[in-house]
Amino acid sequence: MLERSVFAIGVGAMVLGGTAAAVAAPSYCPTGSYAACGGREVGDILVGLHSKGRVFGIRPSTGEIYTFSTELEQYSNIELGDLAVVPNDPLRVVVIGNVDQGIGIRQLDSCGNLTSAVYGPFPESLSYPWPPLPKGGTNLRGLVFNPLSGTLYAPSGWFTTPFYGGPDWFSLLYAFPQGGGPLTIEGALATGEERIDGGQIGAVAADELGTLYVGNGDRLGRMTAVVGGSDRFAEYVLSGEPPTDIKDIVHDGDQHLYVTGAAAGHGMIWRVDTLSGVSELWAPDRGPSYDDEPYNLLWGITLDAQGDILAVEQFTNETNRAGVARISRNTGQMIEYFGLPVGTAETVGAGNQPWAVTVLGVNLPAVREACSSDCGEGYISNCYGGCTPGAWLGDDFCDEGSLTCWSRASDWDDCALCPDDQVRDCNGHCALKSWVGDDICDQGGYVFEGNWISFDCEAFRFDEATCRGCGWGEMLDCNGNCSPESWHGDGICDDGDYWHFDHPVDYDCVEYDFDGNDCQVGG
Ligand SMILES: [Ca+2]
Ligand SMILES: [Ca+2]
Ligand SMILES: [Ca+2]
Repeated sequence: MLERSVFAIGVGAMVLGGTAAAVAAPSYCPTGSYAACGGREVGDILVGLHSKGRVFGIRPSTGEIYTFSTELEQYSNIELGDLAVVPNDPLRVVVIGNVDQGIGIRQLDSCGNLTSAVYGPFPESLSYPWPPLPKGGTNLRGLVFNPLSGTLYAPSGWFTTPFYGGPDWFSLLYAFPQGGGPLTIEGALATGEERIDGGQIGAVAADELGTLYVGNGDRLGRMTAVVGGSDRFAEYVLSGEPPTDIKDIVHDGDQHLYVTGAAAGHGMIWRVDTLSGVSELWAPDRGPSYDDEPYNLLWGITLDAQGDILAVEQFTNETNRAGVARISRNTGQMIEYFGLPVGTAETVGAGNQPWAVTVLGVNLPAVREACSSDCGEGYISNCYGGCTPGAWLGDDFCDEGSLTCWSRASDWDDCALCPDDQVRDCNGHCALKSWVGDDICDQGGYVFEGNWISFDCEAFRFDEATCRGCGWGEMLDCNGNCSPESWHGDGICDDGDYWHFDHPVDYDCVEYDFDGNDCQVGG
């Protein structure tokens, strides 16, 4: 454990063992520009077919569909689970499926060829303290890179008989070092009352602070301080139309998860605020331009370079379509639909469903943000603009001097300043987290446990902007002024030097991750 007593509050005050926090970009971040294979472009959407393993490419600018890779078709019953771009060279793509004489992870280059990099191998069967389950009984569906370490995570589940008095379903989290290498088992995802069931578990996401999110069935939760710390698990409840089957999740680098799942027999997307726990049914159907027609089941989900949602819709005979829906992150409206070829043995059909999705050459927002931080490998910016080890967030140890602000999840309640479902409001009163950003402006008009509650201050982004409105293309800045959305995280530090109409624009606060890390942190 690192020495905490030397830690001091304030910009530039972060000192550990006499050494200032690193400012070099972490080794798992992009180090230069790379050339894509001929005929492939950065921004192409890659979609993997589950049964036969073909990977299609979609060029969003033209709608052109091409075959990106047939390499995985050499494996029988490939059960391709997920695709993810490699953080330090996102023109390379890792895949998980039935390779390695069974479950395994391999890597494709931008030509769609298998490369020598191998993650694993997975053990033929688990050894103590895990139940002795064979690899063949494993389901592996999801992949995500932790933005703080480059570690690749894959959740894994089994259906088994009860062991050690535990549940019928059992799940673990596998971890692989950046660039490939032997796996480690980080631990049981959760057991007993807090368990995430195994089976088809595969939904996995990570935020820019290194917190992991996992889901399947109707359960979605976060794990904090996975690496080297506790594996605390907390559950989210999805509201609106409760899901019967969560398929995939992605994090936007700004405290939201987007979740694909099934409800009432149709595909839907939920949005979850990871701090307040407030969720909304975000994309219940194809929207007014398509007569509010329901989606077929939705599987893989990711975000493109613009931050729009890309969700994979499966094939049905009734609709005779399958493809990728591009959906606005801000409104949930479908913007565009890219149909995949259907109806032949090589293409999409009821027995060969599209599932996995990633964007060639484009890292997820959480990775892009972590890689633009000055804090260095394994560190996150804290409430005061210093740098703090990411593993301290939610590790059961109270970091009151650095992580107890709303934007750092109040150190995931390590300090017990309020009950776990509550947070200190603008005036220091404990109030329900679910009131933050719930569409009712809290500026002192409602009472909770004897106190008038206000979230109308910077720390809560002015009750997540419900207390004041902005025009199109604008968002609130640190001071509550309507400011250009396009200036946030655009590479130029907005700490008050640039003006929008009658006010200086200031995104240099923890609530906006110090202008999406445009501004210097850590000193
Ligand atoms: Ca902590
Ligand atoms: Ca509210
Ligand atoms: Ca900026």
